[in-house]
Amino acid sequence: MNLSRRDFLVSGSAALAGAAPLLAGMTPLSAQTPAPVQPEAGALGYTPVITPNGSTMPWVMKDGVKEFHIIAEPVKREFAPGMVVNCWGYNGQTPGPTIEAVEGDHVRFYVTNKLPEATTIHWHGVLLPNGMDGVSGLTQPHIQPGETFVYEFTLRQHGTQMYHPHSDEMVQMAMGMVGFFIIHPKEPAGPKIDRDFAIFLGEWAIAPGTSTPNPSVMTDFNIFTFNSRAFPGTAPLVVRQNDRTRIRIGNLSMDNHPMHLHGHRFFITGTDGGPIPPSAQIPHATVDVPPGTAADLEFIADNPGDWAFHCHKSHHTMNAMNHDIPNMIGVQQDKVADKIGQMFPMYMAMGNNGMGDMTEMQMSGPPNTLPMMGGDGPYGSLEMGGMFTVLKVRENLASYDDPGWYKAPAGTSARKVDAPPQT
Ligand SMILES: [Cu+2]
Repeated sequence: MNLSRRDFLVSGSAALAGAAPLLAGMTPLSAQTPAPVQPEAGALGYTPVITPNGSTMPWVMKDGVKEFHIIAEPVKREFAPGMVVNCWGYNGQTPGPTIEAVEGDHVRFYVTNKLPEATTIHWHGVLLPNGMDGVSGLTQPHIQPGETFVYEFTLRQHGTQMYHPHSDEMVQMAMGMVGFFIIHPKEPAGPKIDRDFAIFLGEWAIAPGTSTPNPSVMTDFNIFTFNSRAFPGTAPLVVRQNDRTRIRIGNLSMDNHPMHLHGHRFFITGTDGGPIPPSAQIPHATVDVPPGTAADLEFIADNPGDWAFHCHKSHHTMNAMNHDIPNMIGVQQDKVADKIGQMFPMYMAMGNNGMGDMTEMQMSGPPNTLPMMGGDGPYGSLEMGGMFTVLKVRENLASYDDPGWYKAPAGTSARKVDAPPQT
């Protein structure tokens, strides 16, 4: 039996008997997921960026230079409870910790390579001297395993930039080697931002029942992530009503992702090329973020509730699944499933009425494989996974801890009625 990586629905643990016991001896990393770092804004002169399910890179000041230490290394990442992935990243994380600095800062990065192959770091969108650009073979020699290189430059811009390898790019980025490089303005223009989030989009090819991404896959991905977490593993974005909120999106995946926010409209205030003048900002409910770009979404969170924020490609709000299954919508298939089931134990086809009912079934997939649609909400299953999280806007918040699910005021929710009125 040829187990393609999307054979989730036709595969069971029996069919995967040859696969290694992937979770044996593996430490779940939820306990190791770093807590968000939130230094005092007053001391920094800017609102610190929150990297949901991630962290901010620490630095030390040395003779007026902001100094960072970066280790490129293999990391284990829990994408959601039940799935741990062998990734590569920085400082034990994927995405790497968010670098924050201020326009005018002189920065220095010591980069140590603990990968099994050579690497470099390219500072995407950063205006710097050519020799600091991190393109192996073009602007510097490769950083061989065990070696440390130093990069040093002065920041002369502000905006949402990124960092990633420019050495065996296909493999290293597909394994999770990406990170934000956020440069705050020296003289902030415009109203103060209250909540500033940074979310890296990611897509992965991880065959059901396995735990290592396949970097050679070019188009056919099966796991989609925010900051290398898949819903229901993604942290909610918690804001107070009327907080001026920014969501910075970074995309170094192979696809574009149309990012959609419910209940609000937002403006794109910047790209990886820097800020957009107010006169050129256009309102959106969805913005497409192409590969190799960043986008800053900004809005006033004036509408209380639990609002979906997700990629609008519906296959990207699902976890590992089989896209090669026959379309059975509208087909009576009571007998068919029995027949095929005799040939393929644990066979399931798309339901007669769609796939929504599949979330109700306790589908037992191969080990280390997330359910296709896995998140539960206050009214049942959300029938989504992948690139999905919830913006939680609340009127009264003592803290930005998760306030739980929204309770809509009486009479303001869709409700069941006995019958439509006669017309
Ligand atoms: Cu997408």
